[in-house]
Amino acid sequence: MFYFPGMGGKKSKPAPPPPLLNNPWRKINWGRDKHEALEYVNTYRPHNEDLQLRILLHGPVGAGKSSFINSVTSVLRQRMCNRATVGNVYEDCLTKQYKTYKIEKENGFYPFVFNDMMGMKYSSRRTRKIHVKDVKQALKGHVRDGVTFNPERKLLKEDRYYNRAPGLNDRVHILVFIIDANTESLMKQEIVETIQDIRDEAIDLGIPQVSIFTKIDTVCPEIKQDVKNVYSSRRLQEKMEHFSAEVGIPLNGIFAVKNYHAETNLSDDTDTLILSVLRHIINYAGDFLSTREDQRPHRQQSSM
Ligand SMILES: Nc1nc2c(ncn2[C@@H]2O[C@H](COP(=O)(O)OP(=O)(O)O)[C@@H](O)[C@H]2O)c(=O)[nH]1
Ligand SMILES: [Mg+2]
Repeated sequence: MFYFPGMGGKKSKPAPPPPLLNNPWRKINWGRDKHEALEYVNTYRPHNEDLQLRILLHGPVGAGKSSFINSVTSVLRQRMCNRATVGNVYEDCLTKQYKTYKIEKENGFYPFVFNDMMGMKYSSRRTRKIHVKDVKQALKGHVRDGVTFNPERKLLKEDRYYNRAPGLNDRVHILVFIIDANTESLMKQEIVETIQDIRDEAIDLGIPQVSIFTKIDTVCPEIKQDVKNVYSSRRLQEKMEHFSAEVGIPLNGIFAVKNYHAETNLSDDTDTLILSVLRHIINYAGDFLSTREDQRPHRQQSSM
């Protein structure tokens, strides 16, 4: 007598669902979207020429903030660029200084800049609170370039890096949470609380927020093999939905990218994802900026 598992008294486990959905849950036109987004980014101008969009990237050490800045620079310059220092996973942190990154274009610079702030590695509840206060100051434009944040003490008004009278260009126009898609501890309570606290402040200030999942190539072999599987992967979809439910950012404000981190050549599909999120960022930040354009871009000079 042969014994077939599942036919006897014992029930066999149902087969796990296949790793890829039949239809992606978000549509990307891999041929066309890159060119449309590139055109949008290259031609975007704020209404007032003196204005620029400030994009603040926030996320844990090693999430891929510097790599994202390098990836955007590489896509726009159409060659591999490594200006923002990328950390080694074994190093503690490299991005200690608050620094503005501009990207050169033919006759000048793109009208948007990046800053990054690391967080979520706190020795105590107190240091977490200090960090959240520093981020709030940055959102309002009070933080000058070059400051090294002190985890034990928030930036004070007396500090030389404290900008007492920020202009519209000093303020943050969009807040981007950078999340390593493969972090198992993604939803540690302190991370959720930090994001929620920072989001509350951004909401009060009217600043839009989005989130970017990086390192999607490490989530499943299907994406590593072909980045076009990004929005067909069940595992990544689950992670993004879970994150959305935990922190309250709607799913349509959460994007996925693979950064250029090891490769030497650009690829159209990787470019497409990077440009698609950049386009949304510029769009949301630009909307926010235009609602504030009644304010002057720079500190008003005394007319005396
Ligand atoms: N596999 C993979 N590795 C990445 C990706 N983005 C960044 N990394 C790596 O993650 C590490 C930390 O990146 P980094 O940009 O320095 O993170 P930061 O601390 O947030 O600025 C580096 O070793 C990068 O090469 C990605 O999309 N895929
Ligand atoms: Mg960095």
